[in-house]
Amino acid sequence: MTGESGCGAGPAPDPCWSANTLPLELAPTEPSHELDYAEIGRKLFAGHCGFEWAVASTAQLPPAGAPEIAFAGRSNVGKSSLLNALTARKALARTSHTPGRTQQLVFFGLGGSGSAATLRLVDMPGYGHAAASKQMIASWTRLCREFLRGRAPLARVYVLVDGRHGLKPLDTEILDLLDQSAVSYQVVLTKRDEVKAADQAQRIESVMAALERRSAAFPEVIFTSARSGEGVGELRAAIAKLLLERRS
Ligand SMILES: Nc1nc2c(ncn2[C@@H]2O[C@H](COP(=O)(O)OP(=O)(O)OP(=O)(O)O)[C@@H](O)[C@H]2O)c(=O)[nH]1
Ligand SMILES: [Mg+2]
Repeated sequence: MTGESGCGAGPAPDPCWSANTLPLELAPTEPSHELDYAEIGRKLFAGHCGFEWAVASTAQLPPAGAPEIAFAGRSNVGKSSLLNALTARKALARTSHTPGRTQQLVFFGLGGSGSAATLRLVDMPGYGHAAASKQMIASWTRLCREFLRGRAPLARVYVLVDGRHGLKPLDTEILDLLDQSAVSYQVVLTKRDEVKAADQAQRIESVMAALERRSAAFPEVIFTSARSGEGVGELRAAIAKLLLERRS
């Protein structure tokens, strides 16, 4: 999947996704309307979005509430930037040229604050960056592992992989953890603006091939750029679909 279009096309809606199972603000105006996930996703991310919590240990996690999606990946891969692009906010999540900017699990509420949120977005610390002390790396790794393994509202992890390089050993480590923990995840390639158009399809194909035998992997890869906005609408649509499937 590389384009922005086509997310709304598809079979007739499943009867359990009737208008009354959709969040009110996202429901299509006509009940017989085919679900247009691109449009639902656009509306979902155009709504309220605000910072809720930042935690440095799993003992401080907020109580379970709305479904959560987490953005994981190597340090500097573009997690915080993609979160800002999804929500069309310039500085909701802090970004930096220096790896290790995000040092806690940072929760954002979408669609309302606190218990009124439709969805929570979780920005995770990056793994594997060389400049931090061993002690810091160990504490972030423990935080991420405990969160990914044991968080009940966690609906899916979006594992960001640098689209310029494809999967590297550090990436496959996190995929292994998610497969072992049976946590549903989808790979999202980043920095598409820096990859030649001619190479993009091949990069997606090689990642898809590597995911084939992975039990918890969602079998589609989205290629995004926080800088150009390519693929961001497609990711919003995928998240909207996930949310609606979970609610039905
Ligand atoms: N060209 C390009 N650069 C990007 C893109 N997304 C992020 N970057 C750059 O990559 C660097 C890291 O971005 P962040 O969003 O802070 O990355 P992160 O994964 O949150 O990093 P940590 O919090 O350190 O783990 C910054 O210099 C961004 O400007 C993109 O789509 N295209
Ligand atoms: Mg970050």
